[in-house]
Amino acid sequence: MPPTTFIVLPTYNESENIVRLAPALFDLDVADLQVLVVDDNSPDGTGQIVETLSEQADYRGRLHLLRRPEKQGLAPAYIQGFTKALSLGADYVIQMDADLSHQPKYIPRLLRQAREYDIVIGSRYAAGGSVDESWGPLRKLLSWWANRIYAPTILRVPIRDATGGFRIYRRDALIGMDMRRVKANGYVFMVEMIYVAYRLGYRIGEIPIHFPDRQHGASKMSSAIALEAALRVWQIMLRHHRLQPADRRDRLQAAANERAG
Ligand SMILES: Nc1nc2c(ncn2[C@@H]2O[C@H](COP(=O)(O)OP(=O)(O)OP(=O)(O)O)[C@@H](O)[C@H]2O)c(=O)[nH]1
Ligand SMILES: [Mg+2]
Repeated sequence: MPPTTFIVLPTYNESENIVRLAPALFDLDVADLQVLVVDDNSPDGTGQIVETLSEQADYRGRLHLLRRPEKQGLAPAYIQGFTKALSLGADYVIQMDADLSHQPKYIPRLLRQAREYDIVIGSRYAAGGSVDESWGPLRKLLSWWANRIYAPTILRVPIRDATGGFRIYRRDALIGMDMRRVKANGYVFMVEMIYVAYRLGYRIGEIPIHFPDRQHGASKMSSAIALEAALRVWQIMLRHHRLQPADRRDRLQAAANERAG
């Protein structure tokens, strides 16, 4: 049997994007691909659109919707989505934005690399990666500095795009990381996940991606949110710097807990 790959897509007002992204994902040549949308009751009806699509013959049994009652942030949406994907039997879990900045064409490469690594990041700052041409010099510099200098210096990680949110995790790594350890609520969630994985000794790879800006819908990001995330990198370092590979969560223990409810 081929491995099962789950793509987890958090959405908040992504109706224009999801109708483009869903068909593009199912057009990929990837065996047993499942898509799980985690929608926070988007006022623009994203959840309703996904539900309607999931009843169509092309998507039935492959497109799933997790509805949350209100906008509760990206991190809890991902954690709930990852947990659900694991419980539905995912061998690989892909984390991806639904705004088309993360392009489906990279997914086969992420999957190929995941044979050698526990986690692979679609990286804007690996050699060959790039960001949207429209970014001004200051925005480019800030993002580059945050990812290539600031975060790796504080955390001492050899990762070029620790804030990048386009990733694949192997099942065992996601279980071993134990998402109950991850406390971040906002965008620094990406950094916390990768830091926990690194401290636990998981093999982390990066493949270069081009990152175009969203063409439809509105960003939920602001400079205040980015600044808060930057400061919280220190908190994450203090929270997890003592973790080591022996602290990986045991797979059998995890399964036993799940059975016990
Ligand atoms: N379920 C859920 N999804 C969210 C929430 N906030 C953001 N998202 C989704 O997370 C993804 C990334 O959000 P964006 O607003 O694009 O943020 P970003 O990609 O960091 O910022 P941009 O560079 O402006 O695109 C998108 O698919 C959003 O719809 C939330 O509170 N709940
Ligand atoms: Mg985006």
